[in-house]
Amino acid sequence: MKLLLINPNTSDAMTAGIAQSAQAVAAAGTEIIAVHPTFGPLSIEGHYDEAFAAAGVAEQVRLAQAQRPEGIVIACFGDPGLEAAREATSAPVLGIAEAAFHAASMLATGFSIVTTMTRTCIIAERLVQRYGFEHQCRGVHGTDIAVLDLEDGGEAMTRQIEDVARAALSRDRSGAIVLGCAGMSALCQTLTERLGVPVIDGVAVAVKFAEALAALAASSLTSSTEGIAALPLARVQADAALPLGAGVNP
Ligand code: 5HY
Repeated sequence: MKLLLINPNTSDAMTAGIAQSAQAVAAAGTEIIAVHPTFGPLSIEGHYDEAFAAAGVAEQVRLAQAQRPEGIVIACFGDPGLEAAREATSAPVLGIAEAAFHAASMLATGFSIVTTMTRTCIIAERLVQRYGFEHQCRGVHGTDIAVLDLEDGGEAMTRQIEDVARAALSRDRSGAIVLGCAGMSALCQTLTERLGVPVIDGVAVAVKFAEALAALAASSLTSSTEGIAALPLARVQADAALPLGAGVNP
């Protein structure tokens, strides 16, 4: 299958790292097309950043249409632009947060989220509510590690995340940890070994879920085009000629 992997921030290094994590779990027949928007923030650490990121996701979904991806993964823990992307394509679109919550709820009776800056905890908390996981998510914890610092974090940073996760497991009485940033993807194996519980990386989970849904699509299970997931109105398509990008990082 052809999988479009969108890093909604504009960091080339982070896009490459996310693509590497996706490739490590992808099936032999899965082609990963890793992209990021032509405009927007280098990292997404709040609602203002997410506003640009959502538009960037919509841009990349439209630009990739000619390649007809059979699955799309939005690789940012805020799942920016997820609903818009679902309106614009019949391919399954997965956000790494939503995918991680589903996987965690299948692996443990309760899970805790460990994310980057504490200021972004509210974003994860609202996603937990929006996706209906209030009963399974026992807590959201910030490490106050900036997103871009994850790129070359080293042992001290890994240990900082491990310590927050260990405290969360104890305080929340959780059985699993969800990594609250696509940039933590490369740490999943190490943290799993050190913590002794399932540590869920939304990038890996979303890739495998997308493969499963694409395989099922062959048996006619496709995304719905009814209700709010209806394809954009003709006028929106007409707007598609609007100039995109050429913005500057805020
Ligand atoms: C992410 N930001 O996964 C989120 C994580 C966060 O640039 N990629 C980002 O802190 O919300």
